[in-house]
Amino acid sequence: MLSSGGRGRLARRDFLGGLTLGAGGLVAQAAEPLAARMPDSMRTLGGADLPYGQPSPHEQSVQRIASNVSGFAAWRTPLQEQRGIITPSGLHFAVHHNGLPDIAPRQHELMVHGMVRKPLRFDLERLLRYPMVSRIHFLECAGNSAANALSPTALDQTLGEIAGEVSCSEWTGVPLSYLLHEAGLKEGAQWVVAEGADGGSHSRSLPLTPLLRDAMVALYQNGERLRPSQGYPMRLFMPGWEGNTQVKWLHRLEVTDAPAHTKDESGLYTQVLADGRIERFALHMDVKSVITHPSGQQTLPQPQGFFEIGGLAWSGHGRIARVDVSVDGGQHWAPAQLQGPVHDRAFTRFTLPWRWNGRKAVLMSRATDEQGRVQPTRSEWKRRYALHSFNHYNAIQAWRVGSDGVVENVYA
Ligand SMILES: Nc1nc2c(c(=O)[nH]1)N[C@H]1C(S)=C(S)[C@@H](COP(=O)(O)O)O[C@H]1N2
Ligand SMILES: [Mo]
Repeated sequence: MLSSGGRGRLARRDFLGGLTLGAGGLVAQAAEPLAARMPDSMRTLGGADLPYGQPSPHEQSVQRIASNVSGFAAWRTPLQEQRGIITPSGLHFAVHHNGLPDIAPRQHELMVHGMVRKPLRFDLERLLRYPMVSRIHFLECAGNSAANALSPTALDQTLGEIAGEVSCSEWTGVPLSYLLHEAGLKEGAQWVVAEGADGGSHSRSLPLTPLLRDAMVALYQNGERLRPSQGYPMRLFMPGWEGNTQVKWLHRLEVTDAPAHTKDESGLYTQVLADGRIERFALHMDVKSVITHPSGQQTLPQPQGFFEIGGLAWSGHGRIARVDVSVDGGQHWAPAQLQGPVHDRAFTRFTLPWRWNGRKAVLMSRATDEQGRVQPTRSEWKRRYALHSFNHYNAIQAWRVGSDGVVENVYA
């Protein structure tokens, strides 16, 4: 796992060769009879189950984190509570600019019109007859990690509070190309304006060519129909693009020759660069990673010794190629192991065994995607954007581990 030589490598003593963990409890040697150790659950019959399964009542504390930012609701995923790459549907983050509409599927229609030869209307029943594709992809709000971008001092928060506006699901739906080709694109068609059926008529203009290649009208999420939070009964899904373009409760697709410059794309979701220029239609989410364990507000159990550092990496431009981890604030780096299969534009797990020596440490992860894009440091990111910019923040996240084992968000 550790490459030898080269500058900036982690010292070998920080890591473990063989995994002799010694973390389990010893089996009691006492002469106690085995029957005395039989748990109560083995002595009676169990209770009834539920028609729709729920998490264990002992996991009640694992909840989405609610906040209300400038009038709209955001629900963040507690990323530090999960393993694997799929976000449980009930914990998928959500951003509702106009509240959560209650849509009866029988009343809902999707309209395809504008620069097409044959305008079409689809009700749900008709859409469900089309062939579908299933793909595992992350979804991230452009404003994820905004506090780390804006706050002059690092806020002492959990990972979910800091960066929980990202989740990863298996999405199933009808490729958008099927519907657009059936409608028949007219010459000069270059954009699609997608509109949702919520109160503020959320809408975004999106370039046609990439949509034809990759977008779907998503109907299922992790095998079941979309949750209301995610746009039931249907949403636009385009892998790798900022969350705001994934129009929920989708009811209208208008094919045009130019972008509409809707309020949603000219207002909140534009980028102001350091020199004052505006970056329009910055659609892709960039390469990013976070260490999920250990992470903010957790405490490493004593004694010092073996721990697994683990986290999530993703990129809107393709697959994750590598993740490097530092335990000394970025002076030395070691390559982490990627857990396969590594999907395109999806969460990828990385892990690295670590021997904590009980002293202060600063943990960081730095992801690189298959196009060679690398996560910037916080100061590199800040130099690129205007002082008040906060969208598309993908800088390296740092966690300080104190000698007491307490983990805290820091800028490094
Ligand atoms: N119709 C509609 N679509 C919407 C929104 C909205 O408020 N209304 N919010 C957008 C934003 S800002 C984000 S980040 C994503 C979030 O998707 P999710 O709630 O399924 O996680 O949905 C986008 N699609
Ligand atoms: Mo968003």
